[in-house]
Amino acid sequence: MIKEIISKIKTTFNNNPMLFLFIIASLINSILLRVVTIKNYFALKPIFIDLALLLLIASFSFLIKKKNCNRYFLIMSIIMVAICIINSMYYTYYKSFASISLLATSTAIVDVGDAIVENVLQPKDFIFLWELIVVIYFYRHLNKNKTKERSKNSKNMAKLALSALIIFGITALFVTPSEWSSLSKIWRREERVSTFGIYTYQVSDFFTSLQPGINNLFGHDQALKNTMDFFEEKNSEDKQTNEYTNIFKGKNVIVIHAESLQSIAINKEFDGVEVTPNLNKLLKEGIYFSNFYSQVGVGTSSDAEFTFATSLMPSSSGTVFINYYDREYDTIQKKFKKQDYNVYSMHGNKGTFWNRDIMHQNMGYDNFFSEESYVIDETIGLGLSDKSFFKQSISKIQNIKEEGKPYYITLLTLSNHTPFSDLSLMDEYDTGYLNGTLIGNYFRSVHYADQAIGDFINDLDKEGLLDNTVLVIYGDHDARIDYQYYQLMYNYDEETGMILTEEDEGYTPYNEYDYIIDKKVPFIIWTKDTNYNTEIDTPMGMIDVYPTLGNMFGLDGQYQIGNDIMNLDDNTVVFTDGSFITKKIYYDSGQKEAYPISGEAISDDYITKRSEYADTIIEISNNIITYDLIKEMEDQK
Ligand code: GP9
Ligand code: MN
Repeated sequence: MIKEIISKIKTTFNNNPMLFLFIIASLINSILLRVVTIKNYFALKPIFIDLALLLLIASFSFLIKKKNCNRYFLIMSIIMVAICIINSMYYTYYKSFASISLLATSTAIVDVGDAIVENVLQPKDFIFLWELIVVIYFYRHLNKNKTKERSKNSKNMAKLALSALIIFGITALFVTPSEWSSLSKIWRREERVSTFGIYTYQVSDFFTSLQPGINNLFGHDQALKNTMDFFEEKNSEDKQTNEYTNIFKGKNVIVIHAESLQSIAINKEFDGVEVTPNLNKLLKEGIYFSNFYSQVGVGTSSDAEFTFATSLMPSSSGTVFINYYDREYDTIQKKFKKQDYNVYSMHGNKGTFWNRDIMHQNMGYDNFFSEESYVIDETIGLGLSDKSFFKQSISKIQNIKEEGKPYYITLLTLSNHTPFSDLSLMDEYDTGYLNGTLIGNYFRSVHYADQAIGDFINDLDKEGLLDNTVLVIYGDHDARIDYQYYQLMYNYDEETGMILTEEDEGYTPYNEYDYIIDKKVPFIIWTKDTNYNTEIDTPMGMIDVYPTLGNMFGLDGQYQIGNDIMNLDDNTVVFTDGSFITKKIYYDSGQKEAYPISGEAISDDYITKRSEYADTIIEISNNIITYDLIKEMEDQK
């Protein structure tokens, strides 16, 4: 019996070598892809589901004329390899998987091209090419020798398709309801890959990416109802006041959106020299939110701006600044405008970058001073250096002040952008054994960014621009430095020149979850005249900024998903893939794993409730963004 099966397989292989090669090589690559990304080595479900999909794809070959059949498998192999390479690279940069819905966003990624080449393209991305080498070899060999090619045969096709169906059906029995639901939740990308495999993910992504368009036709009414119900419940309680209510009402605001400023640099020193002496002083004197996370998706900088301004989660398909720039949003800028402020933004990069010139107008800025408004006399990385940018911004702020109204100004910095390799204009900064490494360069670059902010504050002070003014500083997102560099930082043994491992004495425990928790960014509120000396360590997300500042400045937002952090003892900070962090745990939605933070025991119910909340707020944000619901809800008032 076994002999029979083996000989049958052998004959089928001899008749269809390309078919076999395609299936086996593509399957091995899909496993490799998971190994180099989410490190899920032994999962069987994705193997079987990918196998079923590959069999289905292979079955179509029986519809093709025999002379074109090998070419079909060659083309399919190229597509499969491309999927693996793109996703492998994409994962390095975004810790997520690529999506068709994000194609428009990739134009912005092209603009940070250097960062991609230096940081993202890694040797692991090339391992998938072996499939092409083997397939091309066979393709040429088979064509040359005119070996038997199997004929067009609908019976064979049916057989293959049926086996695909059976494999899929049996595996489907083991897929849990939550895993099924991830198929329709576009943001749960990691979970989909770890359950269904990369190829099936990519196919399902195609359909979920079409969904907003289809939903636009069908799902609108339900989305509107859910969203209205959500806010009705959220806004039903009386607005809570606290000791911060209206403390800054009427004061000027200067917001510094600090590129890639991550909290690992805060209060850190090398050989007695602080990385961020200026920021350390500000956070000591001001109100410092020390457990603050940015909640960006693929829109990185622009998502940070969006969530800061609107208290909504970023879009799960595409990027608001690029794909949904024409919707109406309730923004902090508009609320200041309503209080008769002048509202401006400034940035040393091109105005078109991230579609800012259009989106800043939409958000309510009166004017956006971008590259064209500055003399590009000194460049670092992507453009004008932070020091020159801040220097030149002083006179602009003076002019705005002279208009006689209170003002709200956002300044977006640029120099501290990955890959942190354009250091020639930055002072030497000795990071010891980290010198010259990516993370060492990062600290040197942050040291520069900190100096630029320090100089800026001195200049503001000299010009009297700190009087009656509140300074707000936030890191826009983490520095996107790989895990291995953190191991280097925490576990380098100077004597041996090696990185300690768990088995070694003196090893500082540090795992992938500690790494995620380390991605927090600073958020600081500071004024010249009052010493607040306050640290708030409640977990906080970018989504909570608008309600928190809103309370301090007396703004009334109606469509905020976040909360005034001053009213909370604990919080659920949701990330764009549905993972979340509280005082007690970090929950990874992809791995379905809770990582303890406080050490307290937690129940399944604790996780389920918060996980549902995470999905709800992502969904409500997506509803608002996709269907332009703010406008509608305002009209209905
Ligand atoms: C460029 C800057 C960088 O103007 O905001 O964007 P990022 O690559 O961080 O999203
Ligand atoms: Mn950024």
